[in-house]
Amino acid sequence: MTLKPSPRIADFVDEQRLWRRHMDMAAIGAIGTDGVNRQALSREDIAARCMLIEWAHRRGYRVETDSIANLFVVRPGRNNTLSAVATGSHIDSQPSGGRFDGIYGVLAGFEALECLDDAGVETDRPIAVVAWTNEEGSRFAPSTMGSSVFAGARQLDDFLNVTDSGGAPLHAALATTLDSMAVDATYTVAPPLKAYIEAHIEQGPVLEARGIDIGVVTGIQGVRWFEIEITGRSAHAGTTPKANRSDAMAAAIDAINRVRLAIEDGDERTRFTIGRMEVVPNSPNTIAEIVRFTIDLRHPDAVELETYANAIRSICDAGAGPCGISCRELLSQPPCSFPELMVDTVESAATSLSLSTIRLPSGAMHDALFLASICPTSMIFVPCRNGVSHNPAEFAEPSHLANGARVLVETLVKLANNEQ
Ligand code: HGY
Ligand code: MN
Ligand code: MN
Repeated sequence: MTLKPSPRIADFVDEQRLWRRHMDMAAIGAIGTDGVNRQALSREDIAARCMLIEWAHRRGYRVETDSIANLFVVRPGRNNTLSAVATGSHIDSQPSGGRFDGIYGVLAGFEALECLDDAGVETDRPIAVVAWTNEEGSRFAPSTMGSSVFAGARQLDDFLNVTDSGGAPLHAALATTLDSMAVDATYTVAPPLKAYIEAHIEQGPVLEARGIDIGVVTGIQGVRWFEIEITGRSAHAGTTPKANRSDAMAAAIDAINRVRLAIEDGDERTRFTIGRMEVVPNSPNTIAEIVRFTIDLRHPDAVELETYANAIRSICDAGAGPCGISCRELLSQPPCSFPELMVDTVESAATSLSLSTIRLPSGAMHDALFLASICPTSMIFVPCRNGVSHNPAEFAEPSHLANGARVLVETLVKLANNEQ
């Protein structure tokens, strides 16, 4: 008689269910055929949160929130006085985002909980799936607000009066969001956590190009956000003589050129982006009064990142001719390396499932960057088509998403049972 091997927990991951949940979420804030616009604390974000809460209640999970509306779905453990193991990512998207960035980590976590139920597996510790508030920062800057407040790196008060481009304050959007969520209790998931694991699409080309199933993430590069404001004087474009012009746009172009010269020094690792520019009054025949733009600066080396950040500050300190210039730092987070033990745990979970792996650092920022400062953390990457992200064309294969969820559930069980 041949004995059938007993099924592994990961065998209970349901690829179709996971895909369906992605498509259900993608319908909320859908743009065009494939894109998503589900910005933080918007109507769409709230609708997506409510859908997740409904799914969670159907499974009998606890649903909690905190002061910044991080959303926790908790599957109890055998001993709920033990600190939880957490997983998750974000529900919010870029204004012209895709169907997988962020939401995959939340849905892979939820799939892991359902998979444990279906497999009839209990864990010692509770497992929490978290949707961190405002990871993207495209509506309310800066990004990673929810995870940075949870980790104690920032205070909620720092953010309450931030406004979106229409002037709506964060505190109002936050209050609406908190009022809309049917939560069971508040604040039982709080630091310390036993560990945090985040699943995410790679958002880069490495895994697909090499035909690798799983990226075992070793750390995240550092990031700085600046907002530069240049103030001139609005005046008639045709009649104002050169000597009388305080042209904020001319000064902005000049400042940007100086910053680019200082930063674009041939180091391929340096990532420098001006992604947003606002012009007041924004009229073709009026000299610009105000030009406000952002700088997103990234580097894997903390010292080099600091050097570039100092260069930006010095350029602003040098002034902008007849115009005023100010530089506000919105976000400053050094690079992080994930603990070897956590990286090993993810890697061995993937290997035990016969999935191919590669170790790689993350070029994108994630909530895991802040979680890493308060608990052992790592990440699981799955391939995405052509490495495209922050774009409606973003795509990940259902089977790749399921592979990541399999690695995630095996890793969560080990952590929640103290088996590593
Ligand atoms: O900015 C980032 O890297 C992330 O996608 N929010
Ligand atoms: Mn993301
Ligand atoms: Mn993103």
